[in-house]
Amino acid sequence: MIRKIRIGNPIETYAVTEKAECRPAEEIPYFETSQQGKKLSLMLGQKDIVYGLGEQVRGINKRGWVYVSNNSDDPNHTEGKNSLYGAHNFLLIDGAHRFGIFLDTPGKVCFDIGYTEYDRMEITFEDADYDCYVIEADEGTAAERILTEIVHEFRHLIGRSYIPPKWAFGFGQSRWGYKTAADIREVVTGYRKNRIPLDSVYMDIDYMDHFKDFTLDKEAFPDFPEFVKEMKAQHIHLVPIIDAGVKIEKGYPVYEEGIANGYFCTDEDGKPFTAAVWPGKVHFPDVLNPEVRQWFGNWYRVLLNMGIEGFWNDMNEPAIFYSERHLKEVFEQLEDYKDKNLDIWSFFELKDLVGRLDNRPEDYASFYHNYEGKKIRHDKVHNLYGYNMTRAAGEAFERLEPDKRILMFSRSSYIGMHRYGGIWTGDNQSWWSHIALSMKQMPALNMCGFLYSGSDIGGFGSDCTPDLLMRWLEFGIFTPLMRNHSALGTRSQEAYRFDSRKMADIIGLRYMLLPYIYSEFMKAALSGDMYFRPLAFDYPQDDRARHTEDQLLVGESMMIAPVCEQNAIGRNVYLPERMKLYRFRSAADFDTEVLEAGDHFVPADLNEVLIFIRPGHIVPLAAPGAENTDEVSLSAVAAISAVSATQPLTLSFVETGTAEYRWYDDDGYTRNYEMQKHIRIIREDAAGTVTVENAKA
Ligand code: MIG
Repeated sequence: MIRKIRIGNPIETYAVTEKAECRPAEEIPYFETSQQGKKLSLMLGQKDIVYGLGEQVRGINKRGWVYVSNNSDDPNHTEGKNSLYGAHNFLLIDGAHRFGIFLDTPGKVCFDIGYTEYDRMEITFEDADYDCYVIEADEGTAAERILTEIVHEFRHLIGRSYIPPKWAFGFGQSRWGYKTAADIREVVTGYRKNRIPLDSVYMDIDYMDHFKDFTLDKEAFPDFPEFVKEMKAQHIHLVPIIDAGVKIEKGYPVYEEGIANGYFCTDEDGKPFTAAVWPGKVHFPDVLNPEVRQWFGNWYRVLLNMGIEGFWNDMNEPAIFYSERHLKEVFEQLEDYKDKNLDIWSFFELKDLVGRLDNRPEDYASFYHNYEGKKIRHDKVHNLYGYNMTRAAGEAFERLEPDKRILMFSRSSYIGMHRYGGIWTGDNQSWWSHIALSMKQMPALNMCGFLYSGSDIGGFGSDCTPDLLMRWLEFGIFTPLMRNHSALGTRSQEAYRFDSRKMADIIGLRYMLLPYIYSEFMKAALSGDMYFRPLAFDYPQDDRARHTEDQLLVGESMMIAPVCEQNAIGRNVYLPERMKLYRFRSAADFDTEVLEAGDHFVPADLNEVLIFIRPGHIVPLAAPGAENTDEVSLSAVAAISAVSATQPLTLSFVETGTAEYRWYDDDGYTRNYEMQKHIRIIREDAAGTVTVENAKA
């Protein structure tokens, strides 16, 4: 059941698609409201858990910190931060009452979840103009279904999650610093020579001509369409980046068209607002305006026409290095310091003056959108910018490529964007704590509709080590978006640079798991379920499970417990029920063990992946050896018809009777998955006999 309460006069965000189902309510249930709705507060019980907020710092349980929805380009994802790149205002409260709450507003929202007072949650809005949706499971819903049911209803409210092409479930290699076709060839050769599976190589800003969107550096890529073909022949998809800022340059058509049509955000005087990002001075397309969205989206065609099938949208908070106006002010103020005898305070002032040029709130409050006929100041709709840039692309792909799925994920986002693309979690670091952070972000993102997501594997900033990459991959093989990415100037971290045989085995496991990963992803997308779930969702009566933050359920059949600590020889794992552990080194080298419910220290060498199968469950596997997703589809079918005695066809835990798995598959390319879908029922009995049957339509 969903109740909608409107406070004030909110700005439309289009986060919600199912308006009809909402019943208006007089006031917000459970919360105490004050200051005309500016403040909502709720007392929390000792063991209550607050889930949600999507891409944020800290735990799965958000209690004990203050989070602010204010999309920020901040490359230091430490515990002390309050905002990352997304605004995902959905909370799920698991207490005396179990309910979800979605606060639909593009402005700043502050979630004090036990920061000021541990037992109190306080939500404060910058402007008391928002739609509040309170979501509850129907009465009579079984306890172990309640949280899932609430998420279901919420996801129904906000519309179906984005579905990428199947090749985007393969492994991708990225790095800021691949400049030329030769650089990319070298990476592909590195992978292919070492027989490490790979499906895509990402192109960062260096492929462009002077960081101009939809252009190519002609010297670095003399015949780009030919190069795209060459890569495709090796089953590699190239995925270029697109930035939000459009370079100011006479004769550059994106700039010229934007100016001619008034498509850029403006300053107070109505002149295009000028900021600086990678290309130097830029204007920002006013993607909140549908006409601008259509125009900007159509520009993706330039690359689509060259054979490109996927993109990532960056810098769309939008990030600002400096604004033209503020920089001028700073230079003027610097004059004052010239002849001064700088005491310590004026020294700090001076440092701040030049050190704090980027992403300033004052700059965000100094430009305007033309939104539904009204002039709206940017800071009031700040959290909608990345969403609408990605929406521009998504809407364009539907027009330009109606039959084909196009890969799209974005850095900045708002709920609603989940219909047009996934996200990656931005500039993390090569830190052990960031494997854990990424694990905690995934279920929170899934709740909010962002299913196709992942973090930079190996870490973006700082130097990666071989063991960090290995352990990170051991979690990354489960994330729908599985991409190794790193920053310019950091240590190279392509998998083949380290122990390539072991890397190939771990990444190879991802490809063996693909039938399951894709099946569970698609089921989650089509039904509004979560692909990654905290244990609490399935074991709500088990307090230990409810408070487990370092293990996750992946789809219906498995639990994972990745090692996130350096030099660990294994880890403690809590089993809410009896499960079967597969300890994987490679397809030909693994062992299994049945573990009872309770606590275990589970040894795990550096190259060992732990997969726990729940009782009565099956995970279909592809045959080992695939080096790209095209090969997986073939081998999966082959594996079904030729059960090999030495290789497992499934991971399973069947002690009595017969277990059943509904294996969803489709062609992975067309948008019309309904027409293409192929459902097979896999059955396995205690003796290990496996049968596969096509499900009736
Ligand atoms: O200011 O394009 O998060 O993935 O490599 C940095 C360069 C801009 C930030 C992205 C990162 C990307 C980088 N970009």
